[in-house]
Amino acid sequence: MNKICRGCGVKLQTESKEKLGYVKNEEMDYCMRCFRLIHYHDYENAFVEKNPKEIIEKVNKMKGFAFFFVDFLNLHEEAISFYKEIYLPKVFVVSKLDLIPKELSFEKIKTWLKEVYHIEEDILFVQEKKMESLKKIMDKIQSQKEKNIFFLGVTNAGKSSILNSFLENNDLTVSSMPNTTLDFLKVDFDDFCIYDTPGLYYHGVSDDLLQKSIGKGMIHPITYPLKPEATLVIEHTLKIKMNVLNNITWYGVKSISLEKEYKENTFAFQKEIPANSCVFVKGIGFFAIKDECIMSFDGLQEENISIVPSFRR
Ligand SMILES: Nc1nc2c(ncn2[C@@H]2O[C@H](COP(=O)(O)OP(=O)(O)OP(=O)(O)O)[C@@H](O)[C@H]2O)c(=O)[nH]1
Ligand SMILES: [Mg+2]
Repeated sequence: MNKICRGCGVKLQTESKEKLGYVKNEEMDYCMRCFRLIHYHDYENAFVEKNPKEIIEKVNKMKGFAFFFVDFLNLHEEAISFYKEIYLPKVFVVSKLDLIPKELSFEKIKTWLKEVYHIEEDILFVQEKKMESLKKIMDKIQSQKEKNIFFLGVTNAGKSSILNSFLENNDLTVSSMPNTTLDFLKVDFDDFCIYDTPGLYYHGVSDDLLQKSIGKGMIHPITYPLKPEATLVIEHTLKIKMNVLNNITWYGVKSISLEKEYKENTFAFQKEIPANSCVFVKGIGFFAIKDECIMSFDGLQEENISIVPSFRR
């Protein structure tokens, strides 16, 4: 059988229900995994980790123009390092702009991306189903000469959702599970084609917490003066503490709970935090920290944290 799934790009097959790409018969256009994700939101056993290196290598061998999507909660070093590894002409796209709090202007975020991460290419801000966003993308496609357009970026950034916004029937499978799209999937337009691609996966915090954070309304910054004896607990699992009285602002979605605790806790690791830093908890949100301090963490791994100069200087 020589056909790929219209939802995720995986090669279709009729031999084994247990393997990816299964369809009951050759007329079907969507694999069983996509069917279950779309109709039942059934994520059980659907996660398939893709190797970001393989995706980057594959696209770097192709010719075309890349839109690189990173959603606002994932503007951490690991996401940016993926971007830097793409050698095609490209633009950086901050997606899910509906999540961005009003106090942070796009100009401020742009300046921050240029100064902190040295992004030299154009930076766009987009949101699914928004005419202005689609126009920005279309204008960019038309202002350059490549016919192969690639939608690349971190997993869950909304690549397939944006591409669906150009289509009539929401053909591509979208979900809050990482690596929903499994392979390169070409969508033809009149004068060019856009490839949806598998998201670049990084090891973030627990999947449960990630599910709670994805697509759940605007981010509401909350500022605390945090005393050294207090522990800040996120969603009953992630714990942080600082060695000095400090002003700390949490940027995360509202559905994630935040509580202060005043009991003795043990912590897994510590980090030195320079004054005016952002501490990203990858995929979940970030803290803006005012004064220099030592921060203790528990309930997550060191690789889940990324420390960069703050937006708010
Ligand atoms: N708030 C908000 N959520 C969005 C937006 N676009 C997509 N989402 C949500 O983000 C999640 C991931 O969307 P996808 O389009 O599947 O993301 P993707 O980049 O294709 O993900 P992979 O295929 O896994 O790499 C879904 O729950 C979407 O509903 C947006 O503009 N705003
Ligand atoms: Mg996708």
